[in-house]
Amino acid sequence: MTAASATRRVPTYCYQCVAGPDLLTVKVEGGVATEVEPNFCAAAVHPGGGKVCVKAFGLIQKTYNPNRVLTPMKRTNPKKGRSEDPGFVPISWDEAMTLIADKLNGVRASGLTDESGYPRVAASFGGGGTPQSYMGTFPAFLAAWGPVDMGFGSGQGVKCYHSEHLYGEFWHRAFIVAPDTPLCNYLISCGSNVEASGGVVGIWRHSRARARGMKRVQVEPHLSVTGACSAQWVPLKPKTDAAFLFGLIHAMLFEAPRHQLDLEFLRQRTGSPYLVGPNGYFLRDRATRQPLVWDAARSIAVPHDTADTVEALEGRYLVDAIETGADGELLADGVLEGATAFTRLTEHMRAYTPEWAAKACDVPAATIRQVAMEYLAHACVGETIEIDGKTLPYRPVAVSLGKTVNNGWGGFECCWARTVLATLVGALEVPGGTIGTTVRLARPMSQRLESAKPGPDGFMDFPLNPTDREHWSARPNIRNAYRTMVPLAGDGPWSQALGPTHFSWMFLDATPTGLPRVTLPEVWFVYRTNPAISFWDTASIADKMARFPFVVAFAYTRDETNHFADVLLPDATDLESLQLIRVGGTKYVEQFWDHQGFALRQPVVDARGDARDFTEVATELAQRTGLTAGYIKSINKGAGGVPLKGPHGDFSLDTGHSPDRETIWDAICRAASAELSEGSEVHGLDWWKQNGLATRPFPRSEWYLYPTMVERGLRFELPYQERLMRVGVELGRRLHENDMHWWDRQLEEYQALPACKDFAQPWVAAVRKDGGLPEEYPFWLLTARSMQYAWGGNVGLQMIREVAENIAGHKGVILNANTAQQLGIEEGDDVEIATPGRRVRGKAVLRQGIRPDTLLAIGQFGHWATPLARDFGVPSLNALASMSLDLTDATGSGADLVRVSLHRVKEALR
Ligand SMILES: Nc1nc2c(c(=O)[nH]1)N[C@H]1C(S)=C(S)[C@@H](COP(=O)(O)OP(=O)(O)OC[C@H]3O[C@@H](n4cnc5c(=O)[nH]c(N)nc54)[C@H](O)[C@@H]3O)O[C@H]1N2
Ligand SMILES: Nc1nc2c(c(=O)[nH]1)N[C@H]1C(S)=C(S)[C@@H](COP(=O)(O)OP(=O)(O)OC[C@H]3O[C@@H](n4cnc5c(=O)[nH]c(N)nc54)[C@H](O)[C@@H]3O)O[C@H]1N2
Ligand code: SF4
Ligand SMILES: [Mo]
Repeated sequence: MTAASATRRVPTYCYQCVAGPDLLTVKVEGGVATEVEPNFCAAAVHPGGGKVCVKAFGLIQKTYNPNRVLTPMKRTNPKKGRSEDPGFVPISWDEAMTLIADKLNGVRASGLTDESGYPRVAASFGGGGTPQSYMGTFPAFLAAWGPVDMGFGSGQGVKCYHSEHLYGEFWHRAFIVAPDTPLCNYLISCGSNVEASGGVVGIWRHSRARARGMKRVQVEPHLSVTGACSAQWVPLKPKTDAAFLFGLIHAMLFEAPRHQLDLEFLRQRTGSPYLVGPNGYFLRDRATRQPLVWDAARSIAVPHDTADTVEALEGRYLVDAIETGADGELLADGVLEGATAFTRLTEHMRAYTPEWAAKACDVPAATIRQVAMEYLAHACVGETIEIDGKTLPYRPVAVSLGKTVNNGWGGFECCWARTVLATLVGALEVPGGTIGTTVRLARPMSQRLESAKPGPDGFMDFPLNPTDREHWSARPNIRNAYRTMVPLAGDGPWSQALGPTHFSWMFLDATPTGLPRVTLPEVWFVYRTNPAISFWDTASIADKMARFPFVVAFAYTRDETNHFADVLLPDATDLESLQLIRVGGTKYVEQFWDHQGFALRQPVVDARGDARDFTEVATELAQRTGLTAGYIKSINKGAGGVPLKGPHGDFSLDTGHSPDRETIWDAICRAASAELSEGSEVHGLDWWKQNGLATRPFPRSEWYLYPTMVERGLRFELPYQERLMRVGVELGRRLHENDMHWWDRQLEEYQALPACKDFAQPWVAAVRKDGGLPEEYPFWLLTARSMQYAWGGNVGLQMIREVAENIAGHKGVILNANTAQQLGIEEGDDVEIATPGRRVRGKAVLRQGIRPDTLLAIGQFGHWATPLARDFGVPSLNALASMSLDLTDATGSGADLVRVSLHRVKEALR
């Protein structure tokens, strides 16, 4: 064979970060992967032009990383601890599978749940659901197994876009919220660091938008790469975004003529005209129990869904009605005064003047007014645009929020304010405005528009966990108690990972009153996540992991979490394994496609060493635990990503025996082709290996929820949160009936109209609680994305490191140059950053583009086991951040910020 004939180009996908999936081809020469190239065949269908970002270029080095785990290993040192050498020794796959199957079969014999009612088997997967695009049919094995606790968290979920996930999906089916970048002309971005976090698609879309003239205002304490290429940087104080956004709302309500708002949208498409009674609940029609609005044409109150009503947006009216509260209580009955929800909103926002906001967030009132007025000026209220032959409202203004803003205390208020800002000008779920990407809690999960089903009071339905006396339960199904504590988390396949996932760790030592004692899982599977680095209070997480009796880690290299494993299984990584996934439509971050379909990830090269494909591992585990029939049944039902039996054919696998990897994916490929082509084409695995991708058009009008809302006669549940207020009261009663008072602070978050508070205060209080004086810890330590790194997933690659080192901040902690001068710190000096309980060291990186009271530690480093990364010497916020109820909001999330001290260290670092 000549060298030329041995050269192939193999199409595949990258999903190393949540901004994907993106498409690439890999050049293979003589059986060796040598280059990552764009997938030119996908250029017309992929919103990133068939290209990948820098991280995907690291995949070659990832495959050939000399530090990979390439054989199964078992631990020989029974003692677990950070300073204990695990004593891993190579074993055969057969021995590894025997070890695991024996454990699993033992668990099965003693019962799938333990004395607390928690699953004995737990599994943790990382990075925002991306592992699902790499783990083949393992979900089918887990489904066949039965109850598994998937709520031992890592950094994802509670540290991620958590409040946005829950409230975004509740209000507009937006698990992730995004600007409609291709049409948006004015974007207020509060800490959304899209130039680092948006992936190849986000960056491409934003660069085009900016070239077209979109003005982006970047509001954040540190000048990120996104701030650096925005039209304006607004350096606000950390965790005060709610004040800034409330100031904007005030300016729009009180300092602009009403006609600049979209009054028609507010009247017809939101709950703004609903009448709110004296107790704060909607006034309702006695017969139908529907909320009432005031019909300005007839001067009478009518149920909200009455035809030909001209809803009064503002005012107070006397109406004959009832008012019902929590648990169905009748609070008032008779002639009652009702104010419209919009009038309630204006009264509520009156106090939040730009001057008030300026004091809270340290942004001049004039800047707040400027941004508010520019937003209104760009909103194009009254204009329309044709999309797919439909006439839709055109409102090219949006607000995006980053992960520290939309999370933890203040996250609810920021998400609410952002969504209210969109409704004020009718820019919610319409072209140019603030739109949602995907659904993860409502059903059906793969169809966002379909999931907008009619619910109570003219709003959308939402799968809230019940809070009524009959259905609420103090007996959680898993350790993080999401069903008991967080109504908004729902109870679908994603809910476990979206519960307060730090509870599973925190409550291991002391479970609060009312919950069954939190126990150790007997078997813990861990894959593509590194909680010992990515979560808060990483030192205690590691200590707790050390107590887990049996840990099975799917391993790429050694890392800080698999350091505590009992068995390491060498994983066939990105370019070595096989899987078909759905692509297109609307997905995370900025993945908005005009196409939808499937893409194949395929073995570009042979798996190195003894590394094995996940699907093969799953099939064998099912076999060794006697679960093959259930496992195949789950695959047939769609656990591999596509149901095998559908209206266009039956490709079901025989449940009687274990198929090989190719047979499974061949069936899935056929079912996918049939689904995509409505039965006209059925392609097997070989075709997909050649082509890599198949799509059909996805109508752009489906990016927007607005037409569905109109079609179904639904309103957006804004601004007034009557339902959530009721849920909060009910939850409080249930908890108190069970003597659970430790969630009282979180219960205060359930408000119909949120009050803006000092949301940074809990982090200051944490200093005092840890025995420090707040004035001795005057700095805010924050974190930010690095474009080059996917969390800590690719920190072991020297090529990625080389690229990253060209970008400021990757070598240490960023601080303001003037602050540094006052403290006698120079560029490159060793500094110590401390809380009362913990300290880390690193190099000082001096910049002007950061507030004097703020420090920034990029990424999530601090590795001590991962080869290469363990020599970086770059500090991590996670080593200092604490995990506590005080820092947990009502959705169960927290935020990545810590109050710290900063000193130069005299003696050099080792
Ligand atoms: N300081 C700080 N901490 C943060 C954040 C932050 O911004 N700053 N962000 C938080 C957020 S939003 C998130 S979503 C989380 C993410 O946090 P995690 O989901 O825990 O992600 P990683 O730390 O990247 O862990 C991934 C692990 O998988 C391993 N790995 C990579 N590729 C493969 C592979 O092919 N096979 C196998 N078997 N393993 C592989 C890597 O070595 C690594 O140990 O982090 C959170 N933590
Ligand atoms: N390259 C890359 N892309 C990624 C990921 C990755 O690891 N690597 N991870 C993906 C995941 S899981 C997530 S969750 C997203 C996260 O995406 P983003 O939220 O866009 O990313 P970060 O850079 O972590 O966001 C932090 C930004 O918020 C600012 N900030 C911190 N505190 C505050 C505050 O109180 N107020 C304001 N206004 N700003 C503040 C910081 O200065 C920083 O610029 O990125 C996704 N994309
Ligand atoms: S943005 Fe980069 S790392 Fe993330 S999925 Fe796309 S190509 Fe992969
Ligand atoms: Mo995340």
